[in-house]
Amino acid sequence: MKFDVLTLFPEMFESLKQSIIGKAEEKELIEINLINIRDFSKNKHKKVDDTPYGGGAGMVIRPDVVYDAYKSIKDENAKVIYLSPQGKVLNQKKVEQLSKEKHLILLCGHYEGIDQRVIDEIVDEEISIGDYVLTGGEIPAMVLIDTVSRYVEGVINEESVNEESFSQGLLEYPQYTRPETFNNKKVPEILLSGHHENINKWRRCESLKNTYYKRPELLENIKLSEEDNKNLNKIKKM
Ligand code: 4G4
Repeated sequence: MKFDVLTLFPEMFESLKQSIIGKAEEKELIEINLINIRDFSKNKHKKVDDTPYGGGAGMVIRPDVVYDAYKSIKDENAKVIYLSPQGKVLNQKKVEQLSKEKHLILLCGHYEGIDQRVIDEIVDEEISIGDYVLTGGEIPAMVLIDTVSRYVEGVINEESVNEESFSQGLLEYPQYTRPETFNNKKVPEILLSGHHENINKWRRCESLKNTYYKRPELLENIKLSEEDNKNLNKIKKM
């Protein structure tokens, strides 16, 4: 998977050199290319923005500079994503879809945003990471790179992708490790039993419980087994 990022602040992406994403890049499982939009300014002061037509506060990024930065990439098959508060809100299903692409171009806006004409010209999809406003699209682009990269073969343990939160539509069950007693609290007995079938059943019930209490709206959009529904009804009566 290749990510090209069009940004005015390439230094912000340094954090992706850490941990799992950094390792994935070293192993060449993913490639992250940072393109500084400012490099494409034709202005002697490297200016990329200007005041909005029609008046109003702040500055708008010029369409020509963004277009020239985009044209430097040269791949008609790449999907261009604009990270903006006006986009469809990202979820795990969308992440999984995007992970099937070979090449994503991520466009990061700043100030009051980017001139609409170049958005209309080059953007395939507008995505938001949630209903709040940030100073720039860089953090959303990093969120997208992180979450999509997890689906690239070899980046993380395959089992964790399938078992985890959301992939089955439910929240995760709680995890425990040593010590067996912490501040007078014991690890749930069942986890020490070595009885894997019962452990799996217990974990499934804990997932249902977590989802019912913390994010009940998630239960509306998924089909549960007969067994799950029986257990969920018990939880509701508790
Ligand atoms: C595009 C238009 C994304 C980009 C306007 C970007 C929140 C998100 C930006 C802006 C962003 C999100 C400056 C408002 C950059 N804020 N929720 N800001 N603004 O994904």
